[in-house]
Amino acid sequence: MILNNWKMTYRDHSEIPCTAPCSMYSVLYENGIIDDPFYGLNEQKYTSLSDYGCSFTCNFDADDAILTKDYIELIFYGIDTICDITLNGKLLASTKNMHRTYVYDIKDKLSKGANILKLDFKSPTKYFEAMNKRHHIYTNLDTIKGAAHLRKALYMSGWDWGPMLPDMGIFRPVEIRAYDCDRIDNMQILQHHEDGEVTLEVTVNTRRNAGCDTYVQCDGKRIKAENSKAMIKIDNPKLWWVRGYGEQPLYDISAEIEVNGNTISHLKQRIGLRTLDVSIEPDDLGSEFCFVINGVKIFAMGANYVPQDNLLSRISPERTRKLIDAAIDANFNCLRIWGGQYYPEDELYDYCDEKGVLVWEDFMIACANVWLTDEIRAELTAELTDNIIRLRNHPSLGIFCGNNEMEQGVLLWKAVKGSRLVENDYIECYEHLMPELCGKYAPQTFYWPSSPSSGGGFDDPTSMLRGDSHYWDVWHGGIPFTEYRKHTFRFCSEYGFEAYPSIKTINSFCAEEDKNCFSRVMENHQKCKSGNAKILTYLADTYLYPTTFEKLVYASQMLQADAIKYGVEHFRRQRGICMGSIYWQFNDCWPVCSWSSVDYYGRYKALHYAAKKFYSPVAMGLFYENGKLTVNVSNETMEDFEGSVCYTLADNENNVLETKSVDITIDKLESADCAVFKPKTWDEYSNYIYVDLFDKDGSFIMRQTQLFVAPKHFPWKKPDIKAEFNNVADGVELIISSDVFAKGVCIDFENCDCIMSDNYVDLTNAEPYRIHINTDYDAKRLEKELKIMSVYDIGK
Ligand code: BMA
Repeated sequence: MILNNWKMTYRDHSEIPCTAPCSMYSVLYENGIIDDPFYGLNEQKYTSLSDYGCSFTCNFDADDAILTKDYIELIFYGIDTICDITLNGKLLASTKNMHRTYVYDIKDKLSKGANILKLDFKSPTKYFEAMNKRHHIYTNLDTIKGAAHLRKALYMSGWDWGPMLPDMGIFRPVEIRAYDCDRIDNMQILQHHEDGEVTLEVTVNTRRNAGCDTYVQCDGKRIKAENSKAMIKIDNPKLWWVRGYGEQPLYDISAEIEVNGNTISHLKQRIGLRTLDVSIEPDDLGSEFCFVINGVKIFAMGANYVPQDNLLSRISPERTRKLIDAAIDANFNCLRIWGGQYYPEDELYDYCDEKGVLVWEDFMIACANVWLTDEIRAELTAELTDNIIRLRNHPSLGIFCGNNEMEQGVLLWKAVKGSRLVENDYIECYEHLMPELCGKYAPQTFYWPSSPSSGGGFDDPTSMLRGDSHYWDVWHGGIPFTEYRKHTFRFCSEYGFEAYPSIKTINSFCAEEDKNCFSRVMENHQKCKSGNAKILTYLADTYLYPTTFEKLVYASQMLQADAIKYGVEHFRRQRGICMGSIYWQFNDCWPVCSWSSVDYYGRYKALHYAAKKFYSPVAMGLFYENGKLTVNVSNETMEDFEGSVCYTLADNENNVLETKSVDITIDKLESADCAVFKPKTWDEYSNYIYVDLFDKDGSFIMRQTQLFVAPKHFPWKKPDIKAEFNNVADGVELIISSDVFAKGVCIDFENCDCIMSDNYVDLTNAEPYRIHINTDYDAKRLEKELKIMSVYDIGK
């Protein structure tokens, strides 16, 4: 029985009916008591609402069907966070950790008929304040001081892309479960792969250890567990692969408790048969850092996932799947679940299993020291046990990582007031407690102490020659993004560049008169200190001064796409040395100017369309070095690639000055410089190069362009861009063409949102360019709503 119907009381607002999941902010907002906390400056006004507690009550009936069972449990899958739980007037428990699942035996506390469950939430901010007075621990400066004392998603208390709305409430189901005898709690499934054969070693853990008969079913076999363990050999095992390298066959596996021929409890999971590890083998440079799936070393491509909302009740399985679809659309094969949030919903991992998206799972600590008191140690132990067990059987799970940026953080922030040394707590937490729990509950999942790290022990965690790296000299350090190509990383798990979200997203929180990047409202939706100034500084190097706010938004997105593309092409060119690119950041938790490539409403920034190309399994990068243009093609597939690259030197009016084609072969899982072009003569201010990549059948794969000067100095001609819309079976086809060279042609629609097969395209010749629009809108409607912008427009 799921307890859905609650009543919330907050200060003088009493007994507001609500449906779980629900929280203080969501109930106040949905009942019109507060305005949209994301609009304008509302966030600032509403942070302090968390200075007061709130309560949720639920009246429910217990009938004989429940009361006659041997065991009755009350289960909380997610309560946020400091809460006294009272059942029928008696205190059942007090909680202090949103990352745990709480299970209570309530058989002797239930009454026949009416019962009342009350959750009294205490103010998190008051707790932060009190704890911060007791003991100051370092926390990232954008977050409320003291927040790291509580096992509550840190980002809720403010981040450099997130609002300060430290909510409280019920964010996952509350369930009453009644049963006889015993129930299955979880399974541990170890996989043994040998010479193409797979045997599963399944341990079935039951809640009561009652010693009933348990069976495991998989692949058409039903095997009785002996001492809780069953071995199942899979016939003709079909391997699960990360997307791009093979299929994602999933096997159902279930465990059952049988009593007198009846199944009294069962648990079903879906698994994939694979070996998945991270190789940290030493090599000539240092040591590699690379995911290995079924023995194949792969190049991880993706971005960092942050929570989808600050009001957690709004996150749904559909929304999660839609977001992951956007990741897949941009050819991601990996997502890093960054450590400053809460452990995401099961649906996220299920969908990653289905689609072959590799998951990097941080444990939930970011940019804050842990004060490892006995209480926090116990909380962490319980929380990690819950979550390791919950996540361990997902085929997509590639790594558990102790924290975000704390190994480097401790070196920077050193000891604090108080008796303990931060170093001791660090080592104890990430190099003893966590790996021991992982070893116990998920021995086949790779554990890494921190991101970034070179393996732990404060041994040069920011080294570029070992382990993973966070590279922020570009953006936070303010140096040009060309710097990306000067470094050799082994695996870049964070680097990023900000851009404003779509103007439609800005409209959702900003009135017309505030549309200026330095207005109070816009500054409140830019949480990175001096972020706006950074955008403008970088812009100055590249584009003309944007003459309207909307052009600034567009230019910032072009710049962000340019910057990250510039990095990724270099990382992929270094395949073998570098084996991963996880840019910061994939998504947003509210409408904001941030590093994301997909905004809060799911709208793609230019970067996301660029990612689709630079993360394409076969991708081409251009490297203009020493007066020559080198074409690099990387082939992240399991087959050799044969095709051709066609090079053209053209002028700003698209007159062809020189052209040449070269056949290429790129071995599977390799990246190679496959052609070098040196124009005979050229004018660096008005000429440019475009290179098209074709497969061996002559089908077009992608186009890249290369200017010789910054776009601000290129003599753009006013393009006459023609756009023709046609209804087709699965949406609308758009055919665009331009009479002159047009760069970054952005197609948008005033009142319609569409995801397109491509956008921000470079039109380099009069040939029509076809874009597929995945939409229910009709061609005519889209034509009416069409808005076009290109680099030409920025300074006009
Ligand atoms: C990294 C992340 C986040 C942060 C981002 C941008 O340090 O781990 O903490 O939001 O940079 O500053």
